[in-house]
Amino acid sequence: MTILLTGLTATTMVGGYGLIRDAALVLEGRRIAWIGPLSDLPTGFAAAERHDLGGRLVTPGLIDCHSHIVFAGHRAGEFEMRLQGASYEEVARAGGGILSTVTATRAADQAALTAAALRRLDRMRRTGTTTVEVKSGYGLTLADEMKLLRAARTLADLSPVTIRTTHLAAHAIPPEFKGRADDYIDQVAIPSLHAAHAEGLVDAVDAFCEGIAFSPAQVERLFHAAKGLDLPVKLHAEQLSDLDGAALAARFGALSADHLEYLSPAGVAAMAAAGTVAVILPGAFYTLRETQAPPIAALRAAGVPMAVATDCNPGSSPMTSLPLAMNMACTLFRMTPLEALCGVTVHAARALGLSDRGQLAPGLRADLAVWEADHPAELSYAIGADTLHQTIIGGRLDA
Ligand code: DI6
Ligand code: FE
Repeated sequence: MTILLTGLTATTMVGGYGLIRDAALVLEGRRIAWIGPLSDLPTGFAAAERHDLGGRLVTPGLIDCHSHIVFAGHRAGEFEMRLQGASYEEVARAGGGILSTVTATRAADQAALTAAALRRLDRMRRTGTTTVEVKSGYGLTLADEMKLLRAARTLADLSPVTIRTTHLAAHAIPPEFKGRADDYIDQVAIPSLHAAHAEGLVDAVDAFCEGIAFSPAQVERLFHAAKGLDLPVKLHAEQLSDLDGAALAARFGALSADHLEYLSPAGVAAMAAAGTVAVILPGAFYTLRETQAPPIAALRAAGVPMAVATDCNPGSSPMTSLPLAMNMACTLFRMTPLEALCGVTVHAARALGLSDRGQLAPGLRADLAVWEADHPAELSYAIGADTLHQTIIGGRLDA
């Protein structure tokens, strides 16, 4: 099936925005076959089924490279506690926080978790997202982590959005392992990684390296297990304090280090040398009323690719919209609108190890977002404006 799209401004993301006014796009099956000015369209494609997009703006489908959408319940009560002055760490130490979501998630069955995650995924798609990374991390037993990863994989049968799954059993220390984080790594995190990998449920391995979670030495043991299975790693690093997590991730050739508010100059240099993507998560910064911004200027100067993601989760970032994350990245962190769009397309693809998407070019997946906009900077400039017209996923106009 060949489809010819006309009446559009293409934002190819090749060499910057790579704008092409009066563009044509030819889709063959799931791939882009040709893109360029309509006036240059090869005559062989002129007979294809033609759709006029009314002069709208087309970008690559957006890629959310960091989310935790498989969970039960919500944490609006904790939100109110924090508004009255309690910190995220205080709530966590009092047994709330991540662990309250763990209790609710353990009690939910796989079908209920899938249904709840699907509602979040549909909201993501309505703001232009066509690929989503989904982490486990609210089960924290072998069986419950498997349940979350199976629920995440099932989403791919129910939605055209591409799902990439990340094992995040090392997200928090459950009550039954209180004070025994090393035992948790040995008895749950590593065994659940082996079991989930054997079932084909794992695309990457992540951990939360933080005072309230796992130490660098514990993360390192998990990463050795990941490398033994030939799985790429990523890390929640330097979100609340500097434990040199990003440098640890870089030593393991990590795809990404994420959050990074407390990243040091040495961490920036280590990421640059390893080619590790910095995943910027302004939703968590905003929700936690954090005051220390990630070192954007230093990352930029060092040439570290920066991605932007929602971190969609019930505690620190109950947000599904990537355009809103882009707006926050610009306004809160002074990223440029071009950097923000690179962050949800070409650099987000790299943070997931995906080389078949994130730009508009022949041979790449035909994942597109069509916007009621004239210029791509409008996507960052608008605040929660929902300017999406439609998505086209894997060449399907009805997706
Ligand atoms: N950092 C975060 O911001 C989320 N996880 C993490 O490691 C928060 C998850 C939660 O509060 O439920
Ligand atoms: Fe996260």
